[in-house]
Amino acid sequence: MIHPEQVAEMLKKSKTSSLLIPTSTGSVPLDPGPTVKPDPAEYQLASDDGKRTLWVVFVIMVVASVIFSALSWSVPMSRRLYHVITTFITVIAAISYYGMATGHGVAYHHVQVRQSHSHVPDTYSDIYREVYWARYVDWSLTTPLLLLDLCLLAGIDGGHTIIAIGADLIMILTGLFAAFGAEGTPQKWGWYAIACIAYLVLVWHLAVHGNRFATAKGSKVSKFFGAIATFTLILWTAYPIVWGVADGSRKASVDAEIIAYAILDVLAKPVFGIWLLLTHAKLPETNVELGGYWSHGLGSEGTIRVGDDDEGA
Ligand code: RET
Repeated sequence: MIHPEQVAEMLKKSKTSSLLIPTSTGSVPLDPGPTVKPDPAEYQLASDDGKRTLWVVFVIMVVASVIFSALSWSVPMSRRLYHVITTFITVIAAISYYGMATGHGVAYHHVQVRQSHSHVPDTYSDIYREVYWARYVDWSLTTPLLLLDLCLLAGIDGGHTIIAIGADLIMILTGLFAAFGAEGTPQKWGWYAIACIAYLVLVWHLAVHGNRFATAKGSKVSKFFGAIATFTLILWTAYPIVWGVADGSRKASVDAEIIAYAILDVLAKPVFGIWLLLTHAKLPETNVELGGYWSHGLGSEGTIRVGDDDEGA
């Protein structure tokens, strides 16, 4: 496969451009009329600053995962649900950042931008921009887990929790389609609009039902849920804004995009996680008591007794 950078190199080396229009083939020198040379292909790639940022966030996610695991050892297995969920969030983020920092999980999105001229036909210039699709894989796994943390905290019922998580998955998937969507047609921004509608469904469930259920758990839980859910909603709302100026309209450079998402990801995962786990430790009302298989495995009550098979036969 030819890498877009190789194509750029080849174009730079070629002395004559076959892209000059219009052209003349006759032997008598004729006035070729106005010519226009399309802009050379543009490559929007991460520089060393961007790559360094990816490595820094990878390290932060690893350290956060170690801290969250260590915190989980300080409580019995029956009260480790938040710890397990929150640790998986940072572990998945660490894996995704490792992929992006080492050059995996990135693809080139090719866009043709049309330029109109007054006396000659339109020309097109090519833009190749790096799209870090590993982010979307990360988000499709970690945002449902972040939502699960919040739903458990508020004590939201299973039905509304599943609707919020379903809307979240639609948002991430259609956001990925938007990132690779074609321009000049409604496709790209259509996907973006669907993702935004899904986001509003998610926000509605978290804000309205979350508040109702958290209030029923008492003033301390309600206050804490109000604070951490507001923090989450403000942060999450910044993601589609960054997307709009980065992947969406390409006004922000790839480095600026990496740095903006890095700040948001650190706040949305390690900072959110430590806040949740430390406050949860002081608020017994937020406990999700899990006995049985979760804490004790298939013990004497859960194991198949001799003769069970015979009964079914
Ligand atoms: C996209 C683009 C399409 C429109 C919308 C988006 C929202 C993304 C969100 C992502 C949250 C990510 C988090 C990551 C944590 O590390 C897909 C950017 C609405 C809300 C919290």
